[in-house]
Amino acid sequence: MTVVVPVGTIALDADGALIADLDRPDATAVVAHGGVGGRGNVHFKSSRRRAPDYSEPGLKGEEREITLDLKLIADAGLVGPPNAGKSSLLAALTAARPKVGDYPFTTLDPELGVAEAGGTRVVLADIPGLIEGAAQGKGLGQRFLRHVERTKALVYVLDGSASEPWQDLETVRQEVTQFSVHLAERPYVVAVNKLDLEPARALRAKTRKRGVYFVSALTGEGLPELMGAVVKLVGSAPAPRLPASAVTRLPLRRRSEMVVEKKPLGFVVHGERVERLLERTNLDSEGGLERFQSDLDRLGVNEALEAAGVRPGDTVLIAGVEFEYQP
Ligand SMILES: Nc1nc2c(ncn2[C@@H]2O[C@H](COP(=O)(O)OP(=O)(O)OP(=O)(O)O)[C@@H](O)[C@H]2O)c(=O)[nH]1
Ligand SMILES: [Mg+2]
Repeated sequence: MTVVVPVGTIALDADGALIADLDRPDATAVVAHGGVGGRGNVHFKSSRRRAPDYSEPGLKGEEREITLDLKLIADAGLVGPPNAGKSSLLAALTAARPKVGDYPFTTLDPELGVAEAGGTRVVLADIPGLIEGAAQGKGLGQRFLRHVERTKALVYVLDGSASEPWQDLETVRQEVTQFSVHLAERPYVVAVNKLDLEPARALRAKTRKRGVYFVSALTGEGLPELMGAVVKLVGSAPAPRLPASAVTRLPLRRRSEMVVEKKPLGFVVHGERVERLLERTNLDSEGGLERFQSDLDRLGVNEALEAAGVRPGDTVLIAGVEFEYQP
């Protein structure tokens, strides 16, 4: 069975280990092995039986619980404290129309937009704001950072009219680091927003920092310079990949040992091989039971039963099916 998922989906096993990273169109991954098909009746043709009515049913496929998680694929992520103007910037730079509000946590869901600068298209991701303690779940927490986990670059957006913009940058950077050191190491630029307001202009007058762009999402001032820098960063940065060590190979089913237990109701045979043998044997067909018997012999089941003290006529249970023991 094939499940079609959006590009950017990752598959995790029950322990949270990464099984597959479907980060491009046409990427495929086997997350659970299907059952082996049974052999058709031609396999049982003999001089005596020219058209045998015996065939094997296929095996059941592997059952596995997996989590599919969608991580947006953007070139650059807008990260910053609430109310800094991240959504306003996305709206000013792209055709996206995210919700903008003069209160924290206006953005509840990440949103993407495509910006054009100098003939280059850059996909920007806008995520909810981060506050101090986000790593401990404060505010909306830092879980939305996973949506910018594989961007090539980050744009830290600050409110230039806030009392301590540089402190805000520190706080946000710390939260990003706690989420992922890899993400914190990603190339970035800083966008100090709300340049139309006096405090931001005053801040610009006394700031001499590289990689810091003063902008106004409201008036558009400084936006071309900011986008020029983002395009450059995205163009030169390598595509980030999830750490390879996190990728686990799909383990094949283990074959467990066979065990015979003597119980009041009879002899119970446990063991994957014998259970699977039963699963793929069509007992109702001509010769089915006969074949099953000789397969049991081959697997050493009869021997194990004898060792456990089975007598002809005793009840034997295999995978919930009752048999009468006949050597
Ligand atoms: N004066 C001025 N106000 C701005 C500017 N950019 C955004 N704002 C205002 O700042 C407030 C917050 O803007 P948003 O874009 O919602 O901020 P955000 O960072 O997305 O906020 P959250 O989604 O809550 O984290 C809104 O009232 C905007 O109108 C700007 O350049 N100048
Ligand atoms: Mg927002």
